[in-house]
Amino acid sequence: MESIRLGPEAPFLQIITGDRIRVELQQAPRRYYSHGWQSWSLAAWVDARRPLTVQQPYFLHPMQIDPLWAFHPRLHGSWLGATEQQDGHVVLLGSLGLDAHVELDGTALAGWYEAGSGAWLVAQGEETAVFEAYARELEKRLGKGAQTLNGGVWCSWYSLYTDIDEQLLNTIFAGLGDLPFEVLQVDDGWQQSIGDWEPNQKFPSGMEAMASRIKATGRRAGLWLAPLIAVQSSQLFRSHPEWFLRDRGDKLVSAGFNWGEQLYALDTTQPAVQDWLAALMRRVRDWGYDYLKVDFLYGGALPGVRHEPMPREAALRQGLQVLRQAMGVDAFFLGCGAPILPSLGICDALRVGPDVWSEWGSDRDERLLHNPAVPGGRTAVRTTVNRLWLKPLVIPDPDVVYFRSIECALTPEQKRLLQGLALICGFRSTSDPPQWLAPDEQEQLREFLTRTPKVQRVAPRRFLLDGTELDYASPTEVSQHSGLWNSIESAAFGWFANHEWALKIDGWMRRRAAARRMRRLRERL
Ligand code: 9PG
Repeated sequence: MESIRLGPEAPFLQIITGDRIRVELQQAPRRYYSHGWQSWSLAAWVDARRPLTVQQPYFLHPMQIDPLWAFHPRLHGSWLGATEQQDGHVVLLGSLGLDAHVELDGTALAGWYEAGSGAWLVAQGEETAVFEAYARELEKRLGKGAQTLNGGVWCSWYSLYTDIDEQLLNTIFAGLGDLPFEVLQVDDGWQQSIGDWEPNQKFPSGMEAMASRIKATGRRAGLWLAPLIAVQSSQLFRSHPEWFLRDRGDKLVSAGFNWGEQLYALDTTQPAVQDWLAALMRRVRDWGYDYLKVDFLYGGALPGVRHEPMPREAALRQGLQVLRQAMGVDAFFLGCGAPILPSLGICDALRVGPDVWSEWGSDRDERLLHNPAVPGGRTAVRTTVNRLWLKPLVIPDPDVVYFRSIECALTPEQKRLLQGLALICGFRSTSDPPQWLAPDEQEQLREFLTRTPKVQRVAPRRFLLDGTELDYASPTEVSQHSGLWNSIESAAFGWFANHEWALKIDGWMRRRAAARRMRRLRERL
């Protein structure tokens, strides 16, 4: 165990190697920076005096946070942690290798590697400066993304969800006219099943024809895939159950629950799995897609017994390298649902927050389930702003922004915060079909896609965009609810939410509401 005692707030920077490290602080900190494992996990500054309540439902843990450390009793995070001291200066402890964790233990930051040992950065100083120093050291060891993106991305998810079909997409793409979108990306809904990456009956002309039509407009064709997981009912799972990750008791490891089904994760250390993954990437490239949104990547790093024993994030990184090599260096690789550090140097862009939604936030999810990973404008903004320090290493994807006022409950100010954040990130994307936009909203979209504003960071969470202020101080806060009544309500609601049937009912209700909404919206296309 390496131990170091920090002096008064003079700037300090040191790299230390060890399996465990302890950084003794001068006094008790005010706030702690808790950094979640993957894209959708919370990253935020929280009150250093109390641990965060464990988010619910529990059986979604594999899909939303690092399931291995979900019930850790102290404030903690993946790879790094930081404290804000009483006078405002920040102390950061961050691993420079994978499979590492940091916690706040009284008046010390403690770090450990899950397996073996590695390097750590200890930095003290002003917040932006210490995070910049960490990013610089990470780049030396993990590298950074190579591809750039000039225009915007149109993504089908946040308007049509899985209700896409060939004809609908053709209508929308035709309506985009000369809007400067560089990429038209087909999201979830084209495939036969999660695991069976062939077009379903809603795409009778096939995926190659779809890519050709996109490319004929002078744009890049984008496609969504989740290659490291599969649903129980897929052909892939039924024909190759031996390819999937199991625990020491030979039980299949849960990769969460979505699409109304149990998810399982591929063991990416098996040669046959690697061959299958490489062939899949080559197939979608052959179809004509060179912008790939590769989702649910956490599946490659879940705890389990692997064919080739190695730390779980090392296994994921190896899997990501297989994907990258097969898709080629010229493809744009957007990682999503991805553990952050293992993706650096391989992905060009990375989703750095949970999904947005056409609403700002949900009381039920925030206050009763303590779940900061659920879709919402506010949850997406919070974690994305708190991960802007990753920008030198990878293009941060803050998720799509909204211009539409139909079927959207976001206020003009909330839309402005989302749009501003996209410009700060340098990743501009929307799902609004132009047919749903009023003339002034279409103009706002065009301006958003063509603008290259001057961005000034005047405080860690406050920016000037061409002189206009964007203040993210309030949306990035975490309310740690307390009180007896809230605990009772939360316990009762949590009890329901932790049953698979509750999620099935919730899913069924959501799908019904979505179907009704789709009927209304289709009339506008
Ligand atoms: C398609 C979607 C979109 C979206 C992705 C991802 O924590 N969760 O339960 C959870 C489920 C799905 C999800 C995000 C979080 O959405 O982020 O952009 O591509 O898949 O199914």
